[in-house]
Amino acid sequence: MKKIAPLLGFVFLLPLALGDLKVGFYNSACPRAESIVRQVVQSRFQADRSVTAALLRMHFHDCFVRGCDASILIDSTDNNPSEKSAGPNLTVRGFEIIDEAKKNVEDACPSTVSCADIITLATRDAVFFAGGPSYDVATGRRDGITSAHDEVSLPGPTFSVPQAQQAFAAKGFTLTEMVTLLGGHTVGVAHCSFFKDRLSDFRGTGAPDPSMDPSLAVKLNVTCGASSSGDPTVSLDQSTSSIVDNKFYSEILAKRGILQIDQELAVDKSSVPIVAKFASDANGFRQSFANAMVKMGNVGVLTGNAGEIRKNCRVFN
Ligand code: HEM
Ligand SMILES: *[C@@H]1O[C@H](CO)[C@@H](O)[C@H](O)[C@H]1NC(C)=O
Ligand SMILES: CC(=O)N[C@H]1CO[C@H](CO)[C@@H](O)[C@@H]1O
Repeated sequence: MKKIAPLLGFVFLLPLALGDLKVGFYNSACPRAESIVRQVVQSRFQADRSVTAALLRMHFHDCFVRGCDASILIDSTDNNPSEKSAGPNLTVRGFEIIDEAKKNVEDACPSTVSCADIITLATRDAVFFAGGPSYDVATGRRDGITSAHDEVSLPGPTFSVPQAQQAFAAKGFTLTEMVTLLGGHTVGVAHCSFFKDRLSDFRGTGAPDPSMDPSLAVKLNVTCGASSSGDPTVSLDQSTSSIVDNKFYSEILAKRGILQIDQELAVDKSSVPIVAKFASDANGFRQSFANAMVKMGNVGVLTGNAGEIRKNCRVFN
Protein backbone atom coordinates (compact mmCIF):
# COMPACT_ATOMS: atom_id res chain seq x y z
CA MET A 1 0.00 0.00 0.00
CA LYS A 2 2.73 2.41 1.02
CA LYS A 3 4.46 1.84 -2.31
CA ILE A 4 1.30 2.32 -4.30
CA ALA A 5 0.10 5.55 -2.74
CA PRO A 6 2.66 7.89 -4.34
CA LEU A 7 2.14 6.14 -7.67
CA LEU A 8 -1.59 6.68 -7.46
CA GLY A 9 -0.98 10.33 -6.72
CA PHE A 10 1.10 10.53 -9.85
CA VAL A 11 -1.52 8.83 -11.98
CA PHE A 12 -4.30 11.08 -10.74
CA LEU A 13 -2.23 14.20 -11.34
CA LEU A 14 -1.43 13.29 -14.92
CA PRO A 15 -4.75 14.29 -16.49
CA LEU A 16 -4.40 17.69 -14.83
CA ALA A 17 -0.94 18.28 -16.28
CA LEU A 18 -1.11 21.14 -18.74
CA GLY A 19 2.13 20.26 -20.48
CA ASP A 20 0.36 19.63 -23.77
CA LEU A 21 -1.62 22.87 -23.74
CA LYS A 22 0.28 25.95 -24.76
CA VAL A 23 -0.32 29.47 -25.92
CA GLY A 24 -0.13 29.46 -29.71
CA PHE A 25 -0.55 25.70 -30.08
CA TYR A 26 -1.84 26.21 -33.65
CA ASN A 27 0.88 28.68 -34.70
CA SER A 28 2.37 26.30 -37.24
CA ALA A 29 -0.52 23.91 -38.00
CA CYS A 30 -3.15 26.63 -38.43
CA PRO A 31 -1.65 30.08 -37.98
CA ARG A 32 -4.92 31.90 -38.67
CA ALA A 33 -7.02 29.84 -36.24
CA GLU A 34 -7.23 32.47 -33.51
CA SER A 35 -7.87 35.36 -35.90
CA ILE A 36 -10.59 33.42 -37.76
CA VAL A 37 -12.42 32.74 -34.47
CA ARG A 38 -11.98 36.34 -33.37
CA GLN A 39 -13.44 37.66 -36.62
CA VAL A 40 -16.58 35.53 -36.30
CA VAL A 41 -17.08 36.60 -32.68
CA GLN A 42 -16.51 40.23 -33.56
CA SER A 43 -19.13 40.32 -36.31
CA ARG A 44 -21.62 38.39 -34.18
CA PHE A 45 -20.94 40.74 -31.27
CA GLN A 46 -21.49 43.81 -33.42
CA ALA A 47 -24.93 42.47 -34.36
CA ASP A 48 -25.85 41.24 -30.87
CA ARG A 49 -23.92 42.07 -27.73
CA SER A 50 -25.54 39.19 -25.85
CA VAL A 51 -23.14 36.73 -27.51
CA THR A 52 -20.72 37.39 -24.65
CA ALA A 53 -23.20 36.01 -22.12
CA ALA A 54 -24.07 33.09 -24.38
CA LEU A 55 -20.44 32.04 -24.79
CA LEU A 56 -19.45 32.59 -21.15
CA ARG A 57 -22.22 30.35 -19.92
CA MET A 58 -21.56 27.73 -22.59
CA HIS A 59 -17.88 27.64 -21.61
CA PHE A 60 -18.75 27.25 -17.92
CA HIS A 61 -21.22 24.44 -18.59
CA ASP A 62 -18.76 22.69 -20.90
CA CYS A 63 -15.85 22.84 -18.45
CA PHE A 64 -17.84 21.82 -15.37
CA VAL A 65 -19.17 18.65 -16.97
CA ARG A 66 -16.40 16.20 -18.05
CA GLY A 67 -13.92 19.07 -18.47
CA CYS A 68 -13.55 21.51 -21.36
CA ASP A 69 -14.03 18.94 -24.10
CA ALA A 70 -16.90 20.44 -26.13
CA SER A 71 -19.23 17.71 -24.83
CA ILE A 72 -21.87 20.42 -24.47
CA LEU A 73 -22.02 20.88 -28.26
CA ILE A 74 -23.14 17.35 -29.11
CA ASP A 75 -26.70 17.17 -30.41
CA SER A 76 -28.97 14.62 -28.78
CA THR A 77 -30.01 11.56 -30.72
CA ASP A 78 -32.68 8.98 -29.91
CA ASN A 79 -30.15 6.60 -28.37
CA ASN A 80 -27.87 9.27 -26.86
CA PRO A 81 -29.61 12.08 -24.97
CA SER A 82 -26.59 14.43 -24.74
CA GLU A 83 -25.68 17.12 -22.19
CA LYS A 84 -27.78 19.60 -24.18
CA SER A 85 -30.95 17.81 -23.18
CA ALA A 86 -30.23 18.05 -19.44
CA GLY A 87 -32.29 20.51 -17.40
CA PRO A 88 -29.60 23.14 -16.71
CA ASN A 89 -28.56 23.15 -20.36
CA LEU A 90 -31.96 23.94 -21.75
CA THR A 91 -31.25 27.64 -22.04
CA VAL A 92 -27.60 27.46 -23.06
CA ARG A 93 -27.35 29.27 -26.37
CA GLY A 94 -24.82 30.39 -28.95
CA PHE A 95 -24.23 27.05 -30.67
CA GLU A 96 -24.51 28.68 -34.10
CA ILE A 97 -21.57 30.99 -33.28
CA ILE A 98 -19.36 27.95 -32.68
CA ASP A 99 -20.71 26.31 -35.87
CA GLU A 100 -19.75 29.36 -37.93
CA ALA A 101 -16.29 29.62 -36.40
CA LYS A 102 -15.74 25.90 -36.87
CA LYS A 103 -16.79 26.04 -40.52
CA ASN A 104 -14.39 28.88 -41.26
CA VAL A 105 -11.55 27.20 -39.38
CA GLU A 106 -12.21 23.89 -41.20
CA ASP A 107 -12.07 25.70 -44.55
CA ALA A 108 -8.61 27.01 -43.65
CA CYS A 109 -7.23 23.92 -41.87
CA PRO A 110 -9.32 20.74 -42.01
CA SER A 111 -9.46 18.50 -38.93
CA THR A 112 -6.88 20.52 -37.01
CA VAL A 113 -8.55 22.84 -34.50
CA SER A 114 -10.74 21.34 -31.77
CA CYS A 115 -14.23 22.52 -30.93
CA ALA A 116 -13.12 22.71 -27.28
CA ASP A 117 -10.45 25.25 -28.21
CA ILE A 118 -12.93 27.19 -30.34
CA ILE A 119 -15.28 27.61 -27.35
CA THR A 120 -12.36 28.76 -25.19
CA LEU A 121 -11.02 31.22 -27.76
CA ALA A 122 -14.45 32.56 -28.70
CA THR A 123 -15.32 33.15 -25.05
CA ARG A 124 -12.02 34.95 -24.45
CA ASP A 125 -12.69 37.20 -27.46
CA ALA A 126 -16.31 37.89 -26.50
CA VAL A 127 -15.23 38.92 -23.00
CA PHE A 128 -12.76 41.37 -24.50
CA PHE A 129 -15.29 42.86 -26.95
CA ALA A 130 -17.68 43.43 -24.04
CA GLY A 131 -15.10 45.58 -22.26
CA GLY A 132 -13.49 42.83 -20.22
CA PRO A 133 -9.81 41.98 -19.86
CA SER A 134 -7.65 40.75 -22.71
CA TYR A 135 -5.74 37.57 -21.95
CA ASP A 136 -3.87 34.72 -23.62
CA VAL A 137 -5.35 31.25 -23.47
CA ALA A 138 -3.39 28.08 -23.99
CA THR A 139 -4.74 25.77 -26.71
CA GLY A 140 -4.31 22.15 -27.68
CA ARG A 141 -7.52 20.76 -26.17
CA ARG A 142 -9.05 17.71 -27.84
CA ASP A 143 -12.76 17.01 -28.25
CA GLY A 144 -14.45 14.46 -26.04
CA ILE A 145 -16.14 11.38 -27.36
CA THR A 146 -18.86 11.19 -24.69
CA SER A 147 -21.78 13.47 -23.89
CA ALA A 148 -24.53 12.19 -21.65
CA HIS A 149 -27.40 14.14 -20.14
CA ASP A 150 -27.29 12.15 -16.90
CA GLU A 151 -23.73 13.35 -16.21
CA VAL A 152 -24.81 16.95 -15.92
CA SER A 153 -24.80 18.00 -12.30
CA LEU A 154 -24.17 21.70 -12.05
CA PRO A 155 -24.67 23.96 -9.04
CA GLY A 156 -28.21 25.36 -8.87
CA PRO A 157 -29.36 28.97 -8.42
CA THR A 158 -30.75 28.30 -4.94
CA PHE A 159 -27.46 26.90 -3.63
CA SER A 160 -25.94 28.41 -0.51
CA VAL A 161 -22.36 29.68 -0.65
CA PRO A 162 -20.98 26.57 1.12
CA GLN A 163 -22.88 24.29 -1.29
CA ALA A 164 -21.60 26.17 -4.32
CA GLN A 165 -18.13 26.24 -2.80
CA GLN A 166 -18.18 22.47 -2.57
CA ALA A 167 -19.05 22.18 -6.27
CA PHE A 168 -16.26 24.57 -7.23
CA ALA A 169 -13.72 23.00 -4.87
CA ALA A 170 -14.40 19.68 -6.59
CA LYS A 171 -13.08 21.28 -9.79
CA GLY A 172 -10.07 22.78 -8.01
CA PHE A 173 -11.31 26.33 -7.37
CA THR A 174 -10.92 28.41 -4.23
CA LEU A 175 -13.72 30.49 -2.74
CA THR A 176 -12.13 33.65 -4.17
CA GLU A 177 -12.02 32.08 -7.62
CA MET A 178 -15.65 31.06 -7.30
CA VAL A 179 -16.69 34.60 -6.37
CA THR A 180 -14.62 35.82 -9.32
CA LEU A 181 -16.19 33.41 -11.80
CA LEU A 182 -19.71 34.20 -10.61
CA GLY A 183 -18.77 37.70 -11.73
CA GLY A 184 -19.61 36.20 -15.15
CA HIS A 185 -23.13 37.23 -14.15
CA THR A 186 -22.03 40.78 -15.01
CA VAL A 187 -23.61 40.02 -18.41
CA GLY A 188 -26.64 38.14 -19.62
CA VAL A 189 -30.08 37.26 -18.41
CA ALA A 190 -32.00 34.89 -16.22
CA HIS A 191 -35.46 33.54 -16.87
CA CYS A 192 -38.04 34.34 -14.21
CA SER A 193 -38.45 30.64 -13.43
CA PHE A 194 -34.95 30.66 -11.86
CA PHE A 195 -35.66 33.37 -9.26
CA LYS A 196 -39.44 33.83 -9.06
CA ASP A 197 -39.50 32.02 -5.71
CA ARG A 198 -37.73 35.05 -4.20
CA LEU A 199 -40.53 37.48 -5.09
CA SER A 200 -43.33 36.16 -2.92
CA ASP A 201 -43.75 33.61 -0.15
CA PHE A 202 -39.99 33.03 -0.08
CA ARG A 203 -39.35 29.69 1.66
CA GLY A 204 -42.86 29.70 3.06
CA THR A 205 -42.41 33.01 4.90
CA GLY A 206 -45.38 34.64 3.16
CA ALA A 207 -43.05 37.52 2.18
CA PRO A 208 -40.45 38.23 -0.53
CA ASP A 209 -36.78 37.36 0.07
CA PRO A 210 -35.62 39.93 2.66
CA SER A 211 -32.18 40.00 1.07
CA MET A 212 -33.66 41.62 -2.06
CA ASP A 213 -34.15 45.37 -2.37
CA PRO A 214 -37.97 45.71 -2.05
CA SER A 215 -38.17 48.10 -4.99
CA LEU A 216 -36.36 45.58 -7.19
CA ALA A 217 -38.73 42.84 -6.02
CA VAL A 218 -41.72 44.94 -7.04
CA LYS A 219 -40.18 45.68 -10.43
CA LEU A 220 -39.31 42.03 -11.10
CA ASN A 221 -42.78 41.02 -10.01
CA VAL A 222 -44.21 43.14 -12.80
CA THR A 223 -41.88 41.60 -15.41
CA CYS A 224 -42.48 38.07 -14.16
CA GLY A 225 -46.10 38.59 -13.13
CA ALA A 226 -49.23 36.77 -14.08
CA SER A 227 -49.89 39.10 -17.01
CA SER A 228 -46.66 38.11 -18.74
CA SER A 229 -46.70 35.11 -21.03
CA GLY A 230 -44.04 32.44 -21.23
CA ASP A 231 -40.93 32.78 -19.08
CA PRO A 232 -39.58 36.36 -19.39
CA THR A 233 -35.94 37.27 -18.76
CA VAL A 234 -34.25 40.04 -16.78
CA SER A 235 -30.63 41.21 -16.68
CA LEU A 236 -28.44 39.48 -14.11
CA ASP A 237 -26.52 42.73 -13.66
CA GLN A 238 -29.15 45.44 -13.23
CA SER A 239 -26.54 48.17 -13.70
CA THR A 240 -24.39 47.47 -16.80
CA SER A 241 -25.95 44.38 -18.31
CA SER A 242 -23.80 43.95 -21.39
CA ILE A 243 -20.42 45.11 -20.09
CA VAL A 244 -17.90 42.83 -18.43
CA ASP A 245 -17.03 44.96 -15.41
CA ASN A 246 -17.18 44.92 -11.59
CA LYS A 247 -20.62 46.57 -11.29
CA PHE A 248 -22.24 43.20 -10.57
CA TYR A 249 -20.51 43.28 -7.17
CA SER A 250 -21.82 46.76 -6.24
CA GLU A 251 -25.26 45.60 -7.29
CA ILE A 252 -25.27 42.59 -5.02
CA LEU A 253 -23.92 44.70 -2.14
CA ALA A 254 -26.97 46.92 -2.75
CA LYS A 255 -29.26 43.84 -2.49
CA ARG A 256 -29.89 43.91 -6.20
CA GLY A 257 -28.78 40.41 -7.14
CA ILE A 258 -31.22 38.44 -9.29
CA LEU A 259 -30.29 34.84 -8.55
CA GLN A 260 -30.28 33.73 -4.96
CA ILE A 261 -26.72 32.39 -5.23
CA ASP A 262 -25.55 35.81 -6.46
CA GLN A 263 -27.20 37.56 -3.53
CA GLU A 264 -25.83 34.96 -1.11
CA LEU A 265 -22.30 36.01 -2.09
CA ALA A 266 -22.97 39.40 -0.54
CA VAL A 267 -24.64 37.92 2.54
CA ASP A 268 -22.44 34.99 3.54
CA LYS A 269 -19.67 36.08 5.92
CA SER A 270 -17.04 34.09 4.05
CA SER A 271 -17.64 35.70 0.66
CA VAL A 272 -18.76 39.25 1.43
CA PRO A 273 -15.18 40.58 1.94
CA ILE A 274 -14.25 39.29 -1.53
CA VAL A 275 -17.37 40.90 -3.01
CA ALA A 276 -16.54 44.20 -1.30
CA LYS A 277 -12.98 44.12 -2.62
CA PHE A 278 -14.07 43.51 -6.22
CA ALA A 279 -16.79 46.16 -5.96
CA SER A 280 -14.16 48.79 -5.12
CA ASP A 281 -11.31 47.54 -7.29
CA ALA A 282 -12.16 47.43 -10.99
CA ASN A 283 -8.63 46.52 -12.06
CA GLY A 284 -8.26 43.89 -9.37
CA PHE A 285 -11.42 42.25 -10.67
CA ARG A 286 -10.24 42.36 -14.29
CA GLN A 287 -6.98 40.68 -13.41
CA SER A 288 -8.63 38.05 -11.20
CA PHE A 289 -11.32 37.37 -13.79
CA ALA A 290 -8.74 36.81 -16.53
CA ASN A 291 -6.77 34.41 -14.31
CA ALA A 292 -9.88 32.52 -13.21
CA MET A 293 -11.13 32.20 -16.80
CA VAL A 294 -7.78 30.77 -17.88
CA LYS A 295 -8.00 28.30 -15.02
CA MET A 296 -11.59 27.36 -15.88
CA GLY A 297 -10.47 26.65 -19.45
CA ASN A 298 -7.96 24.11 -18.15
CA VAL A 299 -10.40 21.96 -16.17
CA GLY A 300 -10.21 18.29 -17.16
CA VAL A 301 -8.89 18.92 -20.65
CA LEU A 302 -8.03 16.13 -23.08
CA THR A 303 -4.67 16.54 -24.81
CA GLY A 304 -2.20 14.63 -26.95
CA ASN A 305 -3.93 11.71 -28.64
CA ALA A 306 -6.92 11.58 -26.28
CA GLY A 307 -10.37 12.18 -27.77
CA GLU A 308 -10.51 13.52 -31.31
CA ILE A 309 -10.70 16.67 -33.43
CA ARG A 310 -14.35 16.76 -34.42
CA LYS A 311 -15.18 17.76 -37.99
CA ASN A 312 -18.64 18.96 -36.99
CA CYS A 313 -18.88 20.21 -33.40
CA ARG A 314 -22.39 18.77 -33.01
CA VAL A 315 -21.54 15.14 -33.78
CA PHE A 316 -18.77 12.70 -32.92
CA ASN A 317 -16.63 11.74 -35.94
C1 HEM B 1 -22.86 28.51 -8.63
C2 HEM B 1 -22.61 28.69 -9.89
C3 HEM B 1 -23.62 29.16 -10.91
C4 HEM B 1 -24.97 29.06 -10.91
C5 HEM B 1 -25.86 28.43 -9.87
C6 HEM B 1 -25.44 29.68 -12.12
C7 HEM B 1 -26.76 29.77 -12.49
C8 HEM B 1 -27.23 30.44 -13.58
C9 HEM B 1 -28.62 30.55 -13.96
C10 HEM B 1 -29.79 29.91 -13.24
C11 HEM B 1 -28.69 31.35 -15.06
C12 HEM B 1 -29.94 31.77 -15.81
C13 HEM B 1 -30.16 30.87 -17.00
C14 HEM B 1 -31.38 31.23 -17.79
O1 HEM B 1 -32.35 31.75 -17.24
O2 HEM B 1 -31.40 30.97 -19.02
C15 HEM B 1 -27.34 31.73 -15.39
C16 HEM B 1 -27.00 32.52 -16.44
C17 HEM B 1 -25.70 32.83 -16.78
N1 HEM B 1 -24.57 32.33 -16.19
FE1 HEM B 1 -24.45 31.31 -14.48
N2 HEM B 1 -24.37 30.17 -12.82
C18 HEM B 1 -23.24 29.85 -12.12
C19 HEM B 1 -21.94 30.13 -12.49
C20 HEM B 1 -21.58 30.77 -13.65
C21 HEM B 1 -20.21 30.93 -14.11
C22 HEM B 1 -18.98 30.39 -13.41
C23 HEM B 1 -20.28 31.62 -15.28
C24 HEM B 1 -19.16 32.05 -16.20
C25 HEM B 1 -17.97 32.41 -15.80
C26 HEM B 1 -21.68 31.90 -15.54
C27 HEM B 1 -22.15 32.63 -16.59
C28 HEM B 1 -23.48 32.88 -16.83
C29 HEM B 1 -23.95 33.80 -17.86
C30 HEM B 1 -23.07 34.66 -18.77
C31 HEM B 1 -25.34 33.76 -17.85
C32 HEM B 1 -26.30 34.50 -18.77
C33 HEM B 1 -26.61 33.61 -19.94
C34 HEM B 1 -27.47 34.24 -21.02
O3 HEM B 1 -27.67 35.46 -21.03
O4 HEM B 1 -27.93 33.47 -21.89
N3 HEM B 1 -22.44 31.35 -14.53
N4 HEM B 1 -26.47 31.17 -14.49
C1 LIG C 1 -45.65 39.68 -6.26
O1 LIG C 1 -46.91 39.24 -6.69
C2 LIG C 1 -47.49 38.27 -5.84
C3 LIG C 1 -48.74 37.74 -6.51
O2 LIG C 1 -49.53 38.77 -7.02
C4 LIG C 1 -47.74 38.90 -4.48
O3 LIG C 1 -48.29 37.93 -3.60
C5 LIG C 1 -46.42 39.38 -3.92
O4 LIG C 1 -46.59 40.04 -2.69
C6 LIG C 1 -45.74 40.33 -4.88
N1 LIG C 1 -44.41 40.65 -4.39
C7 LIG C 1 -43.91 41.87 -4.43
C8 LIG C 1 -42.55 42.05 -3.90
O5 LIG C 1 -44.51 42.83 -4.89
C1 LIG D 1 -30.16 23.75 -27.22
C2 LIG D 1 -30.78 22.42 -27.09
O1 LIG D 1 -30.36 21.46 -27.68
N1 LIG D 1 -31.80 22.36 -26.28
C3 LIG D 1 -32.50 21.12 -26.05
C4 LIG D 1 -32.62 20.90 -24.56
O2 LIG D 1 -33.42 19.80 -24.27
C5 LIG D 1 -34.73 19.91 -24.75
C6 LIG D 1 -35.53 18.75 -24.19
O3 LIG D 1 -34.81 17.55 -24.21
C7 LIG D 1 -34.70 19.95 -26.27
O4 LIG D 1 -36.00 20.06 -26.79
C8 LIG D 1 -33.87 21.16 -26.69
O5 LIG D 1 -33.74 21.18 -28.08
